Amino acid sequence: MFKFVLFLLLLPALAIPQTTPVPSQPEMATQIREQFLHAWNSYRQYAWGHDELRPLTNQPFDWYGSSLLMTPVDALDTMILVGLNQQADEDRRYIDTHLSFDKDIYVKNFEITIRLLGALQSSYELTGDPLLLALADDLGTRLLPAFNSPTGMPYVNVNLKTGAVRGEDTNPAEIGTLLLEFGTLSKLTHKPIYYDKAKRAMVELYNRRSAIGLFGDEINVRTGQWTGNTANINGGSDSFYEYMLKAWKLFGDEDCHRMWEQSVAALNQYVAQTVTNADGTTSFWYGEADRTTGARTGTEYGALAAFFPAELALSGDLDRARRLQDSNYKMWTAFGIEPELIDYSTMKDLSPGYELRPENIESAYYLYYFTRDPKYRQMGMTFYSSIVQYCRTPSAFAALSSVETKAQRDDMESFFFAETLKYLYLLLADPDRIDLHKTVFNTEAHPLNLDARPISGNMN
Ligand code: DMJ
Repeated sequence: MFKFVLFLLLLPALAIPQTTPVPSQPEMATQIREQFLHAWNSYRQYAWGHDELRPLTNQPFDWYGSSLLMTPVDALDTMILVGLNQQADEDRRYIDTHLSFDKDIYVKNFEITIRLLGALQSSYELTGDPLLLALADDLGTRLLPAFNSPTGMPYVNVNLKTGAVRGEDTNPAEIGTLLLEFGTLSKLTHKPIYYDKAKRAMVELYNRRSAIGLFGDEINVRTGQWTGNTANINGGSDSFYEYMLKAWKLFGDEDCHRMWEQSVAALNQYVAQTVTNADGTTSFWYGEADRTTGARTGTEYGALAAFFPAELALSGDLDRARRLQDSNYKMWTAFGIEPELIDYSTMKDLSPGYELRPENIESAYYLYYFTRDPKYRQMGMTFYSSIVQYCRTPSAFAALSSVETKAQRDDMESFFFAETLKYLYLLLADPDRIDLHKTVFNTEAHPLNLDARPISGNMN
């Protein structure tokens, strides 16, 4: 009897959804800096000079056999923004003296642009270190041959030493996610060729939209023909949309403004979908539609698509941004941590890994920035707690091979330092660290200034 009364007394408390309290901003700043150092110090100890640290075996890993300092370059502006000045100085000097792009290797133009070119420029703008800009200019020159296709849309791979190219089958993201970095390089070096090449690639892609304004998901840059007809905002398409919007914001380019407006209108008409849940409530998602007819072809959504509330918020569409972020949160909490891909009509996971991705956190940060609604910091606390609970290893943080079993995998991509920890810090510790009216983040979370001048000249 006593047990039953106790159960009844506890019922109201049990009915309240369990949420982790959000500590103060200074407390979160300390915690997130500690998490950063936990991973960085192990990278420094076991993999210094290499692209990445394997977080379970503590082995170094290089993407192309020869290091391009992916982690040190990608991580540098996060260290600066969170106030790890000693580590940032050491890292910057190492990059200045050890990073060389004079290597006979084929690299992915997209990845090297968003991670390295973007990071060298943002770190240059934050520090004024001219060697970082010289490295960016050298890298930009070596990447330019990628654009020498019959259509002007870039090949997938380019050899950094010889300029040889390969890979003609690609996707919208790899073509249309270059203008922020190449455009900033033009502003910083006064060489218009970078802007012109990347802008032409974006426009060539845009010009291949269907009569109803949709894009496919695979395309050949030699023929200019679509090889995949699925319109969506998932990986492979995602950041093309992001860069039309942000190139308008960063450069005031009205062509990009028009392209964004027309593209997002088509997405909202054909790709967006409101579904009714089992409990009668509704959820808002972006799925898949046929490029030419607009007919719905799928209901897949994933960790990469979770960037879209950030873009909607930045564009001023807070209504759709809020509704989609609620779905983002549902996707994360349904599994305790976010799977790579789900079918939102069944809420089953289609690809169960968690790659330490930032996009859900990024969107919560933008929504908090523009609305100051505390629910987005609460979401951030949920994200932070589950990453620490499931991904932290004795030496760093590991991706998960399954959000169902929470089994860890021996991978820690450089975007964990560049994006995941940075957006956690901005959301939970210092939301006003960056003025989003004067700064645009590239898709790898590297902040680029609207006026493209160094904001600090304190160099030695
Ligand atoms: C990053 O390299 C970038 O955010 C890119 O736009 C998508 N994939 C990863 C993070 O998930």
